[in-house]
Amino acid sequence: MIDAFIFDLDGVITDTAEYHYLAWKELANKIGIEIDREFNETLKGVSRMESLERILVHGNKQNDFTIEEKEKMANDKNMYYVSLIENITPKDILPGISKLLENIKSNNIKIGLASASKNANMVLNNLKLVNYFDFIADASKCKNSKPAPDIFLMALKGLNVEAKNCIGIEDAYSGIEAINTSGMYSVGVGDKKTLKNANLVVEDTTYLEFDTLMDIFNK
Ligand code: G16
Ligand code: MG
Repeated sequence: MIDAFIFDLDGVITDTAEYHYLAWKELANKIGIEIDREFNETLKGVSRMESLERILVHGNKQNDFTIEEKEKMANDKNMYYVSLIENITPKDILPGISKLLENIKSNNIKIGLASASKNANMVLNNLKLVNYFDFIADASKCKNSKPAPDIFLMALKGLNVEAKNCIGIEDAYSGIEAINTSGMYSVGVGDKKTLKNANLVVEDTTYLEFDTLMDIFNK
């Protein structure tokens, strides 16, 4: 029996992971740091300030800025990111996701969101998906970033469900770690080699079929 599906947002429901990357790349370039897509994998699911710290370490500039300067940089990145996501519409929902949400709902199973993003509500609003969610965990109240399980535990609590009866869906290694530690069944979307810690990996969101997931989970 399954009580709930808990979703990551960026990279699972919509491809905002790409916009985070573009916004960080722009910011990093300004301070003379190069980042590529491979490095970007290590930023997925990681909070804004911690992502900035990782970029500075990557460019060996971790001691070059004051806290105020870092806050300004994180803010600039966010302004650029928000300008990129302002125009997203339901067309930007990744393939298969609307149907999956519809099927979960019609089977009276709960749906939660466990995103590290403080912009999650805005993104869901623009995608017109807010009404599907029984609980949206508040990233601003979450102390420890993924791979810590905190945001998933918050979602489990908010939904009032037991971890062992739930499926968590993620696109990041750190997110799968968080799901595993929370005690849920983990489904990774993306590269099998990157997401080797997941209980199940599918190549992309088109493979997130309700019946298939239920069969595998119930085995
Ligand atoms: C997302 C992204 C991360 C981003 C984080 C914080 O997490 O994957 O790259 O740094 O949110 O986002 P914001 O700056 O909007 O608060 P998730 O958990 O949805 O993948
Ligand atoms: Mg993600």
